[in-house]
Amino acid sequence: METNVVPRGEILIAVMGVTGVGKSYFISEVSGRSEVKVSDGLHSCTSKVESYSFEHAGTTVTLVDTPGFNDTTRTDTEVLTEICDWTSKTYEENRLLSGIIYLHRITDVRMDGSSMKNLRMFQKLCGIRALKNVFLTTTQWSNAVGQADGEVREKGLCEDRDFWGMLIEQGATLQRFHGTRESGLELIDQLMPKLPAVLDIQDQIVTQKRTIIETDAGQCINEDLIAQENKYKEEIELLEIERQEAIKEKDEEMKDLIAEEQEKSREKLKKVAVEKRRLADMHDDEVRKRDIEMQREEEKRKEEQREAQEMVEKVEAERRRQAELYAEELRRQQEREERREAREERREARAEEKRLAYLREAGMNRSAQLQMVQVGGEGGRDDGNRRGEHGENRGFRVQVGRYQFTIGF
Ligand SMILES: Nc1nc2c(ncn2[C@@H]2O[C@H](COP(=O)(O)OP(=O)(O)OP(=O)(O)O)[C@@H](O)[C@H]2O)c(=O)[nH]1
Ligand SMILES: [Mg+2]
Repeated sequence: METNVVPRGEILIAVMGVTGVGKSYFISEVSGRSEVKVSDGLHSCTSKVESYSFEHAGTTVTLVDTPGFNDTTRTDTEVLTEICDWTSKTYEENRLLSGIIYLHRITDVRMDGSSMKNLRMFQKLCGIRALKNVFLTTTQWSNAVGQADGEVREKGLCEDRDFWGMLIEQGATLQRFHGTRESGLELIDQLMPKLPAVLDIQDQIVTQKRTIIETDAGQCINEDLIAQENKYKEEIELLEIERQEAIKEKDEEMKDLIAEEQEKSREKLKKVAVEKRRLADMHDDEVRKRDIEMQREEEKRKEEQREAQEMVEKVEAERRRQAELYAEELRRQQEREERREAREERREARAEEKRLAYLREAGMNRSAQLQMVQVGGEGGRDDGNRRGEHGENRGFRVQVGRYQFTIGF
């Protein structure tokens, strides 16, 4: 997954590699920040993920110092937890890495066990998709036996698919850091335009909600612990066979020496068991938290569903209410209309009744039904000797039964 959601103006770059490789040195040189703690070269120094920002080319560059996996004071589980916490937090804040500088001492004659383990962990944390943002960077060139030797080692690193070969094939870039600010800034300048990338560990923890042991990096530590456990158990068994032989041969000195070795292996086995227990406890704890969170989310989802349902019902009830109001208004209108018609009919009936009564009265007086209708102009009978406004003759229209007569003046 690729996104460019890093807040504008900030470029985030992580510096990784085995302990003592020079991660803090790089950050201190490039950022110019004096508070960056550089080790004395004997003991692991950086135990926490720390960010250091500085302004460069109009942008805030944040370099992230990380502890290595072969830390002399912290277990791999502790280091991984520390890295997971930081990567998850920044991912949730939409602060994605524009680059990852993975340092390797060119002075190292060969890739030892801890370098290999570190590289393996790095690959698991990073994932293939973020490799185009990775700079595999050789360092401490000034301490190399000779430039030519350094170049041979660098070539070896790049050609061996177990070292950097595969990573370069999949998009990572080979770089050199010459120990100066300018050299470091050259790397930063190349990383700045890159589209920020999501690391596998961020996707697995935040999006997929895996526990640390369920991530690829966590699995790597777990497999490593199982391999160590088997190795120490085997060692103890072999030493036991040798100890029994020493007893048979009554070689007291050898027996004690072997017992001492056995004790050392037992101690190592105990440490591995403690580490495995810690990883398992952490997993149980995370599963518990994840279950609670999922339960909360489920409750929230149900609550939202209930609210949505309530809203639908409210809208439906309102729609029904409006329909009823409309029907009621129609009914009232109809009633009003009916009442108006009834009133009209009654009025007509009364008028008819009056007319009939009048006719009846007139009939009684004249033995005929007479109706006198004034025609022409206003003014009534008093003005009968004048012409109407429209020029028609004026007078009376007399109705006798079915017959009508007009009497003009
Ligand atoms: N001359 C020179 N010395 C370096 C360089 N990089 C690291 N060193 C020395 O190597 C030692 C270890 O460097 P650090 O930067 O503390 O190493 P680190 O990777 O941060 O180690 P941890 O914090 O323990 O993981 C220090 O004494 C540095 O001065 C370099 O490029 N040139
Ligand atoms: Mg450091």
